Amino acid sequence: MTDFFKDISPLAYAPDSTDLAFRHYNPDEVIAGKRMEDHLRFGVAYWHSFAWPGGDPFGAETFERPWFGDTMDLARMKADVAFEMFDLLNVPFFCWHDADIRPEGDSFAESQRNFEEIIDYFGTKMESSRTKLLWGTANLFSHRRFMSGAATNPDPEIFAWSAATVKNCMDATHKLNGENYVLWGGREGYETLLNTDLKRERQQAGRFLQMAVEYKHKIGFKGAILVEPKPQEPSKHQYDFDVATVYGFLKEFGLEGEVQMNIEQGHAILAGHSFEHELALASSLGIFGSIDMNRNDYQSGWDTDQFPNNVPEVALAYYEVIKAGGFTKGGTNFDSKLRRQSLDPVDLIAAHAGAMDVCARGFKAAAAMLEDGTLEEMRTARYAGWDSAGGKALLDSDLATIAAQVAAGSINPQPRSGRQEILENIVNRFV
Ligand code: XLS
Ligand code: NI
Ligand code: NI
Repeated sequence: MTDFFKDISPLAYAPDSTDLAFRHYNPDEVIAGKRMEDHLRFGVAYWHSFAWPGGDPFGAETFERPWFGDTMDLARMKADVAFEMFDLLNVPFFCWHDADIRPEGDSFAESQRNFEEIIDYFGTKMESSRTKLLWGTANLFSHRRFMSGAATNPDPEIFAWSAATVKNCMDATHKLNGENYVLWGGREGYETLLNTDLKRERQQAGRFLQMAVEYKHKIGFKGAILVEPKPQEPSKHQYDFDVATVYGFLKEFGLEGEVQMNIEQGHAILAGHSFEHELALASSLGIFGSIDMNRNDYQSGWDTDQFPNNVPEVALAYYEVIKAGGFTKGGTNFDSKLRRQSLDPVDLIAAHAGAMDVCARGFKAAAAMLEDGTLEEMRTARYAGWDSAGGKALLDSDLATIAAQVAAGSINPQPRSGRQEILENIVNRFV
């Protein structure tokens, strides 16, 4: 045991508590035939909670954690603290990048040794912990070698280094029985087209993703391969812009049956969409996988990765998740970080507990809206014309036949209300 969380006890479900507790998240409560924990599948992101030092473009580290530093002993201490937090919160999952969990070595081989040692350390800790791996991923964007991209780098040696890194991260994810493997292309994009061969870079990225899928099958990894779209930051333009763009990319490289989406709230906002738009689109394309839950500041224009704190927004997101059939291998990963002034261990616990409560409230509201059924009934009624014989025949017809019908006067459309305010009032009854 470390003493990092020394004054904090495991959090319980205590709806009336004014102390550190869950007021809405009750893992065992059954909603729509399933325990809340099994619906929501919460995960903690190692990078924000244990690796991020609290810097911003104008200031460096604020957090000064006792495990910061580049030794294996400190990496093990970091793991000890992480698993202590997983226990306090009773979270079923966590997620990591290789660079979050191990010190960088002087060579690829040394980094790999460090990484494998920590993966084994995780393996031992997971034997006595209930927290499992939601997904692993490779950090192919922080080190300076990746400044011009990973798979899309103009230098083939960086492609090779990245491929070797992804192989090792997939092996480790497989070893720890991870449920998914994620690829987020942070620097798979460009700063200026003046020095960029866009066509070539997209081909490289497509082949790289094919290689990851081939390797998954080779090692018998049963988890899902997930791509996480984001339009920009750190690159000025990123190729995996949003769900629609990634779907086109998957089609181009024959991967649409192999790869699903990890959709992040803040990235949807940066792309000019709502979170629920991205979720609904992925679901309609059959590529919905998992979510990175956070909240983006609507004024700042960058990825602020705040913990979610907006129940109506979260409710509309989970409404789409439930309609998509809920999570199978995916889950709710808190890709959320503290504000840099939130220095204390209690801030870390309260942030997650609050976010879990917000998600629980949102999820319950979404499930209740679906159960009530009015929203779906009104939506179905809006499209009823398409279920009529005439409506069905239309899509099998052709322009000339349709034109003849319209000219004959048998078609005379009457505008009808879209009822947006009434629908919003209905949502407001549940949130
Ligand atoms: C950054 C991304 C990143 C991925 C994992 O914006 O959200 O944290 O989730 O590489
Ligand atoms: Ni993000
Ligand atoms: Ni993310």
